[in-house]
Amino acid sequence: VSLQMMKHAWDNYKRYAWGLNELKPISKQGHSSNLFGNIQGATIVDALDTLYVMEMKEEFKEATEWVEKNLDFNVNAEISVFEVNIRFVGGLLSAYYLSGEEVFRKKAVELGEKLLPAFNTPTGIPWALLNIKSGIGRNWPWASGGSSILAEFGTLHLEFIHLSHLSGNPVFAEKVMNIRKVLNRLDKPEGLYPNYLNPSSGQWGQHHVSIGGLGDSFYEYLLKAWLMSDKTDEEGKKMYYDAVQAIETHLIRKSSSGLTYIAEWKGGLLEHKMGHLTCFAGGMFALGADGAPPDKTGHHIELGAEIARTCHESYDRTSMKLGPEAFRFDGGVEAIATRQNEKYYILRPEVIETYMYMWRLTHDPKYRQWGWEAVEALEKHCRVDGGYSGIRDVYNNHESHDDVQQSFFLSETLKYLYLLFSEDDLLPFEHWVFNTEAHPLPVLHKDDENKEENKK
Ligand code: DMJ
Repeated sequence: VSLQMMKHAWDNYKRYAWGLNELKPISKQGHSSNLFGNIQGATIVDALDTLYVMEMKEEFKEATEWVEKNLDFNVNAEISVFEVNIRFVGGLLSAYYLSGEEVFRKKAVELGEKLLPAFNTPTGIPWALLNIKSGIGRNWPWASGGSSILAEFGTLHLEFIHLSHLSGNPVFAEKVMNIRKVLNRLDKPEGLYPNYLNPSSGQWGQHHVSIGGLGDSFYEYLLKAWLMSDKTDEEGKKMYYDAVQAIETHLIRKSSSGLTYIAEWKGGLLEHKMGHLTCFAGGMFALGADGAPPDKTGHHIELGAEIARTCHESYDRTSMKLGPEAFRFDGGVEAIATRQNEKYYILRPEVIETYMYMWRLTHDPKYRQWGWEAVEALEKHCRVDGGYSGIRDVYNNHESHDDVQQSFFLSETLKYLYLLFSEDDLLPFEHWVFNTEAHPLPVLHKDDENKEENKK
């Protein structure tokens, strides 16, 4: 089924928005988000590996040809370093590792080089925004006193390690290792990482802590850096398990009816709200269970299972059976959005992602059932003639479509659904880690290093 869904999403993108960043499935035209500046083709690059894994050979071929002929980084454009890294660099790297086509390696390294000026700050903590022609960077005007964002500068590690690996140029790895160094020098309030860090002063901005938006994938990349290093990156490992300890103590709570959730922390006060984005953490806790101290392994799996259940409830308690952008545990509600501007669903993957990890790690059939419920809801409410669209209010009985088919729907939501219903030996966890846009990157095995050494 996810293959049919991918075909519908892809065919319509191709028909109405080919070469542009994303598709507007209702108005049947292209959609350009300013996150990518003038770089074009976000949906193509994000979808490459999904097409490959689903064995959509014709489509993979036409996408490859587009990349060869049209993907161009010599543009005068201000881009989001994070978004371009996770979608474009990540997408190209995976396409390279899966297909072995040299063009993807070349383009990934070329783009990586374009991103390097973002690190020209007094601390080496990169800017959020970068003009890739002039090399001038800056931060989001809304981010606490000129700060960079934890989930942005903390989500470069996996891709940059691979860029050094593939190019032979150590500069990429050096840049991301320096980010860790800066973080390890700083005092952390209650052992937690605030979402804002000033790249000039090297000091934290506002003490807001979140495992959802602005924080999320920083934690994910600590764990995955360790896994991707074939469990040799002890620093990444320690940072991850220490952070989870602090998160458990200060952010994880249980509602009165027994639903476990992850709250947000604002200068010591809890906001009892959980974002859809935060739901990825169920999968993360379960994936990290194996590396936890032996007496904690079961506990981390259990934590993953509880987060999965809570996030499933957030879907189940809506009319459309699709989850809201954020849900609350206060004012007498549990796992329900109370503010109008938090009731939308934009085809996000995190809940299905967690089902996929929980399924692989426990084989409890309920995760496939829950995934199936999501498929039915997507088909009923998000599928339109011209592709798939987000929904403005999942508690309403009538769809109001937002008219955007997000590129991560093809790279993540549909890939995780496909994997949820596939055998475990398709992209097995021993050999692959998924970047935060669901692009698989190979584990750099110790033995391979020795083999390389022996070759020389
Ligand atoms: C994606 O770009 C990535 O999953 C990112 O980590 C968070 N936001 C979207 C999906 O919701």
